[in-house]
Amino acid sequence: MFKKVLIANRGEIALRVLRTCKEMNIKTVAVYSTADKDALHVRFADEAVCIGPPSSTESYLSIPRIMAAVEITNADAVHPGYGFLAENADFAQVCDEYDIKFIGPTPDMIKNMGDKVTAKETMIKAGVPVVPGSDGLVKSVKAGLEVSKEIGYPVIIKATSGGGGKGMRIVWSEDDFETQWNMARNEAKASFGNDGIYIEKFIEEPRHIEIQIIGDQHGNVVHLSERDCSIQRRHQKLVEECPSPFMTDELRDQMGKAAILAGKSINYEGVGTVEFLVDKFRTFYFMEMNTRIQVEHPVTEEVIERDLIKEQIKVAAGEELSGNNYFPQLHCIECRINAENPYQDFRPSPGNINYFHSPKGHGVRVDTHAYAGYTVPPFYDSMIAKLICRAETREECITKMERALDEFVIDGIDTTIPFHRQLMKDERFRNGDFHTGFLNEFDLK
Ligand code: MV4
Repeated sequence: MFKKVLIANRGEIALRVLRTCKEMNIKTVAVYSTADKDALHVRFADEAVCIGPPSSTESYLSIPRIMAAVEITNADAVHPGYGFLAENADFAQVCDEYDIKFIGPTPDMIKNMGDKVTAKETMIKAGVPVVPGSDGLVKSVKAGLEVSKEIGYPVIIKATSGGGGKGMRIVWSEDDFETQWNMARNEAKASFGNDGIYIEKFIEEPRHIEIQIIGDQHGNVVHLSERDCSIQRRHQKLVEECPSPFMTDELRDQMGKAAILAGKSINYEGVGTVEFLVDKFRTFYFMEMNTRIQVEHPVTEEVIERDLIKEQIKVAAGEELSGNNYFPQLHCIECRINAENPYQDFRPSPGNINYFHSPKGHGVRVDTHAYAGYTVPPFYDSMIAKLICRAETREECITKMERALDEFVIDGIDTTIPFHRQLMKDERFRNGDFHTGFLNEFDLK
C-alpha cells in the first residue's frame, strides 16, 4: 500500500480523498494556490505545499509545480480527484516516468477515451451499442451531407476532442447542414485546437444514465449500478440519483453488461464511468467514458455501502477486486449546491460566507469544504457543497431532501438551494418524468 499520497486538487474532493487516506493510514500531502491558503484541505493534510498563484494554469494545472511538490515531500502516489489534471494523459505519463503511482488508469486509456472517435471505435469493436453515425471522422461537407442523408435528420455534429457539450451542433435539415458544419469546426478548432468532427443521429429527449465501473490490475471489472444525471443545465449536472426512476432490472442488467464489456475491452484499471444516452424506448447508446472519480460518486457509495475512494486506492495499489456486481439497496439523491444565483441565470456568486449551517440527521450527508467565515474564491468551480440524502424509497428520499434543504443556511452569497427546493416540489420531477431537456422548460419562481 502507498505510504504517502499527494492530492493534486482542492475543494471538497481534496478533503474527501484525504479523509479516506487517513482511514487507510496513508500520509497525505495537500497542494494549494495562494487563494486557498485558508482551505480545509490544507489544514487537515499532514503536509501542505503552496504551488503558485490563484490562476489554475499556474497552480492546480501546472504539472512541473505539482511534480516538484511530489519530489520535496517524497510522496509515492498522486490522487488527481476530478477536473484539473484528472484526465490529462501527459500528467499520468510524467507520474509513470518518475515512478509515482497515478491513482487512475494508464495514459493510453485516458488518451483513447479522451478522443471520442477512438472511444467509439473501441466500443464498436467490443460490442457495446453506439449511436448510428459516420464511420469515424468526416472530412468534407459533401461527405457529411451524404452520411446525414443516410442516417436521416436530425443529426448531431460532434468534436472528437469534445465532451461536455462543447463544439456540438444539431442539424434539423439538409439546408442547415453547411452552416452548422462550419460553426462546429470553428468551435472545435478554437476550443481544442483540433477540428476533427464526426456525425451521429440526434437522439431526441434522451436521459443521461451512467454506469459506475471499477477494474483491477488482474483483469476483473464489475459494475456498481447506475446514476441518472438527466437534470442538467448547459451540460452542468445539478442533481444525480440512483436508482434511475426510469430503470428496470432488465435494463440495468443490459447496461451493466455493456459497461463491463467496455471496461474489459481496454483492460480498464481504476474507477470509471460509462455514460449512455437512453431514449424513450429504453434503447441505450454509449456516449462517453470518464476515466476518473466523478463529482456524483457519493450517490453510488450511499446505495451500495462502499467507500469508492478506498476501492480506487486499493486497486491502484494492485489489490484484486473481491465481490461481484453491486445493486442499489436504497434510494439516493444528490443536489449540487453552487455559489451561483439561480434567479440571475446561475451567475457565479463568490465571496464571504458569514453564516453556514449544514443539515444533519439520519440519511443526510454533506460533502463540503465550506464553513462559516470561508471565502469562496472567484477563480475556480462554483460548487461549494453536495447535499446527499438516502432513504428506502424515492418518495421518502425526496421528502428528506426537502427537509434537509430547509435546514441548510448559507448566508453572504447566493446559492442554488432555492432552485433545488422548487425542483423537489415539481410534479414532473416527483413522477420521474424528465429527460436532459427538462430544465429548458423549468421556470424558476
Ligand atoms: C447526444 C445527444 C443526442 N443525440 N448525442 C451532450 C454532451 C455530450 N456528452 C454529448 N451530449 C449529447 N449527445 C446524440 N447522438 C444529446 C446530448 C445532450 C446531452 C447529453 C447528456 C446530458 C445532457 C445533454 C444535454 C444536451 C445534449
